[in-house]
Amino acid sequence: MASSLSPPEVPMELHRLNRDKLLNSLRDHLSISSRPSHGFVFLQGGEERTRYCTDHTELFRQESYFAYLFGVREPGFYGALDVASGNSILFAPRLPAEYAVWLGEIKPLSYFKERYMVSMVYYTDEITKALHEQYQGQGRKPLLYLLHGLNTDSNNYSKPAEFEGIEKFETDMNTLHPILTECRVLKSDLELALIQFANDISSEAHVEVMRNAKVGMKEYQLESMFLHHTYMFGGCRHCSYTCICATGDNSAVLHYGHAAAPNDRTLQDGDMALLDMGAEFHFYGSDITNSFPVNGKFTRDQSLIYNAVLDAHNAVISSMKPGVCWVDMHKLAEKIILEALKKGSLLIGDINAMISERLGAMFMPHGLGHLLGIDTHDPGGYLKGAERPKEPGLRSLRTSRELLEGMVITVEPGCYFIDAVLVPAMENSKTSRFFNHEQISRFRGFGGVRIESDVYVTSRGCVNMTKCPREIKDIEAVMAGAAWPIKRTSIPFENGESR
Ligand SMILES: [Mn+2]
Repeated sequence: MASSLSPPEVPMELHRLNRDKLLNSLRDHLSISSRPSHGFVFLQGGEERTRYCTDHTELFRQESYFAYLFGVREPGFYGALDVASGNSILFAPRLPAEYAVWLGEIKPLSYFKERYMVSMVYYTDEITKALHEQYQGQGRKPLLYLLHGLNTDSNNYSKPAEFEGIEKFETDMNTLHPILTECRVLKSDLELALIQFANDISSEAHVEVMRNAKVGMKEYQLESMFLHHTYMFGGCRHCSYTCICATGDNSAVLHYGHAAAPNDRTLQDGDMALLDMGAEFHFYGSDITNSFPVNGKFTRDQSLIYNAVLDAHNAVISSMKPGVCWVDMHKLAEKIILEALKKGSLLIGDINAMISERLGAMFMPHGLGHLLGIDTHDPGGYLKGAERPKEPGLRSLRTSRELLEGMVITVEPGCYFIDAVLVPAMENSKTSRFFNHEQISRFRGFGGVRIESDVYVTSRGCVNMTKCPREIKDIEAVMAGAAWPIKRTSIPFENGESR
């Protein structure tokens, strides 16, 4: 195993630009609503956790909004932005001197000021004093804009900052969340460069796994090769999500790889593999799925399903540009898959009739794709007040928005043979007539195919940031040993255009 890639430098400028973007947008909002431009954006960073009642420390990963604004990798921090002056202030935990025995040298405040390019650093026990000193507003109590709002993917709320002395401040819980979330939706060139690197190293790792997958291996050995490659050559200590390494009929289990299904099946001759794995680099992630036959040669049936999904994937990417509605892209993918299944004699009848019965959702029960960034399911998919579609398939979409220049969104159509979905649909009097029951039964146990790329929306179209072989002939060639060089792409690039 070798790699042509190495981890890039991470400019802390990236987070300074994120802070500037938020401040500009917040000031605009305050001025439009005739509110005074003072107070502090105030966030609490993530805290380290231990395993249940023990002292085993779990590996810390920074909270995503805090990571966006400050890039701080250590736990236990707070951060503030002074809306009036634009100053950025970090608050570091005051660690007892004896911790040096376990943690190494206790860093002075000046270290954090320099490393994170902020205006000031204090200890967390100085929050009230420092912010009262900095405050330029009129009121007796300085105003804190706290982060409180719904994550529309998890249905969980972000936790507003808490600290001793917060009663000495006015707090605003409603203003910050939608504004900061919208900042995260549109990526800067420096953010794109990190997402691109996460894509480059993950694409290379996927190719490495494809080449080395063999009948008789365990699924977790595929996961292991991916983790090794992205960490060894990309310095990626975290993945964006738990690896899904599904083979055979497991590939129809959308979130396979969880604790109760730990990627532990043995690869069989004739299986398709569906590998959904993505590394994270300096908080920014990738989310990539490849599907391929474990023995390196597609059968006719495998080609039929694979090409249906690939055609959908390619048609969506060809249509993507600012202004395009994501729900329409989902429907486009469904239609192409249904047409291919009809052509392959699995379905019978009129495509439009199938569409009005939502038959596409029987084969692709998940959404076409989601925003990607510091979180795999990056926030901002549904603007405040936006309603989730209600129809099967469409209601699984993590966004219903129109595309905007600067979004990064995954394109991940799939086609699966899931008994729990297909058996009732074949028995249902409204949908039964569309199925060629004999042909469909041949595909029981086939599992599924998904192809997933991370796509950046430019001013006139889009760029696919994922660099895996997609055409059947390319996959077969790579698995037989052909070269598939992945060159690091130089970004920032001009005008977000050609690369
Ligand atoms: Mn995804």
